[in-house]
Amino acid sequence: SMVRKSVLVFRELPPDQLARITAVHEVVVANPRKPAERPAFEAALPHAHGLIGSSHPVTPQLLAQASQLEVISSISVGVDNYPLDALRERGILLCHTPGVLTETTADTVFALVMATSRRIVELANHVREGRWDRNIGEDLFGWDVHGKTLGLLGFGRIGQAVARRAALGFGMPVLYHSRRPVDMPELAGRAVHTPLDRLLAQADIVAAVLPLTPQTRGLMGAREFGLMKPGAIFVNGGRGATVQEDALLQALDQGRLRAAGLDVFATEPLPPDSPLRRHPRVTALPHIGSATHETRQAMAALATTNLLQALAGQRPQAVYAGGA
Ligand code: 8YV
Repeated sequence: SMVRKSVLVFRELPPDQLARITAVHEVVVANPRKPAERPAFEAALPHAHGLIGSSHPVTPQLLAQASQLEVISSISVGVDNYPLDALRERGILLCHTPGVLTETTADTVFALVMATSRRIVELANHVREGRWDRNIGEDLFGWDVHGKTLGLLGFGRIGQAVARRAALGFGMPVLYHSRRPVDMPELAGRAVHTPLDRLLAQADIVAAVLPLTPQTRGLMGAREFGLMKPGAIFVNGGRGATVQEDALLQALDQGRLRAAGLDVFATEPLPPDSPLRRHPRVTALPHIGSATHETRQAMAALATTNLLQALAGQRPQAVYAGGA
């Protein structure tokens, strides 16, 4: 049905995608993370049939104000900022953007594997600061990536894409931790479902690409970092809260971990005084996993399609949960 409904856009959309929505529905654009736009966001909530956006905690309290809500279309694959139980109770559809960001996010994770192993940021700054005045010595050497053992925490779409890069591109044996073994013919014999403790003890580089769930929250703590090989490298491209950051900092400061490459954090943006911002062996990125022009356009397009389908009473292309 093409009934004109009310849509609240809570994260900026590319103009071409916004136009697809305004052509059919009443639209309010208000990003609650911007204080100046919060009143408009609050005012629009009670009338909204559809929400589309990302990066904002949609709490049960916020949901209670949205009494007409039919669908939330998230411009993200992760959905830990949505109250899944409350949505299910209300029969509100939650859609997300899997698939379109898999390769881009896997590229980001592998970029952090390379950047930490070969000290890319540190040594680029070395040149920038004019400190390259002779052939570099052993103190500036990095460590090989090819042939090293990669331990993957999480083996969904993104984890499997990282494994393809590691095993097929860099000759790395892959161990993976996930609830169930995954059948990946293209990696036959090169990616092994491995108990967590053994993975941590054997991997030279551990890369976390886990969603944030009650089961994964705080998964990497002091015990787990303590099981890792001395001199190992830790990378996180999934969700920050799967890591106990104080335990990570301790593992770094005790010299157990050689380096950490982090694209996600328990609190985002990282607090200005967070030790993770300036730690000499931490490469910290501002959650850019899917942040390329091409992928963010694809995510916005899929999220817009999901929204329009749901409001027209059709089954959206990418439902995470809920609905009939
Ligand atoms: C989103 C992400 O941009 O898709 C996800 O789950 O982490 C990123 O692609 C992020 O969620 C927006 O806050």
